[in-house]
Amino acid sequence: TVLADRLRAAVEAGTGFAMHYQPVVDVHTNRITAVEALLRFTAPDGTSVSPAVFVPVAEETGLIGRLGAWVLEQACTDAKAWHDEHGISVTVNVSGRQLRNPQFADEVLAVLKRTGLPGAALVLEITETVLVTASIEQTAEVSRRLARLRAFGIRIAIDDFGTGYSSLAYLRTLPIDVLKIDRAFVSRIEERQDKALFRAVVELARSMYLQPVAEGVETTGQAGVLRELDCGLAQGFLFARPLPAPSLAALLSERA
Ligand code: G
Ligand code: G
Ligand code: MN
Ligand code: NA
Repeated sequence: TVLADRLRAAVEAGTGFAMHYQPVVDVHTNRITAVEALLRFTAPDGTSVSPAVFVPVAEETGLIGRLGAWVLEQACTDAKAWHDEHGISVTVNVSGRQLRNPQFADEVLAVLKRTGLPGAALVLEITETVLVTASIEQTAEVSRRLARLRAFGIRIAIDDFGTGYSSLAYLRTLPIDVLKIDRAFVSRIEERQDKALFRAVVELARSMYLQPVAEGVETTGQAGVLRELDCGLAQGFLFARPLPAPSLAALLSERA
């Protein structure tokens, strides 16, 4: 397809891609504790393409291997300075295909070594496609790979928690540290039923020693409920949009 050809050309030329970073905020203090790295692609004609569109294409075509390696290197390089100055961590999205690569753990550890970012400052964020598209053997292998990375202090987050039919299965199949609760649960959190669901998810997380993070927080009302339910960490347009590295650095200097 046209998009696949454009992506391949861009990966080969090393142009068109950029990382943006969205703050993860402590809802009690408003301090920035982490950032999520989000990939952006601008096609040669100047149109920007959503990762929701191009990441699946990069996975299907196998380009995600090289692209994912670039994302990790860039995110850890940027985050190294922010970690040194402000103590924040960086969360990097990884696709199922990356995780099924036997070299994945070695590549991640090599990036930490090159950039000097400590393992404890890196979170890998994975979605349910990791399990849905994998065989039992592949899943066991992914589990072992993640466990190896965790031994270096790297944390594992489940993205979009609560939306996939196999979400609960993750909790006993994969070694994880962080639950990112999907914005679908956050958007109506001020209504009784959604609030009850959200509270149950936060309690579930806590009982399993997982850190809950609310995604897609857009209003002060929602943030108030998060404080009340003691879901301490949140991310969303209320706090900040995903920003290019220089803007994020400026924001950190102002208020981290
Ligand atoms: O940032 P935005 O809302 O446009 O992201 C859309 C989707 O693309 C989200 O599900 C996000 O997790 C995913 N995504 C963003 N950046 C990356 C990346 O670097 N790697 C992978 N695998 N997915 C990403
Ligand atoms: O699937 P994942 O959670 O990784 O998706 C991250 C995407 O969510 C980013 O592309 C980002 O632009 C988007 N996002 C971040 N905060 C908000 C928000 O408050 N509201 C909405 N609608 N989208 C958000
Ligand atoms: Mn994500
Ligand atoms: Na997310």
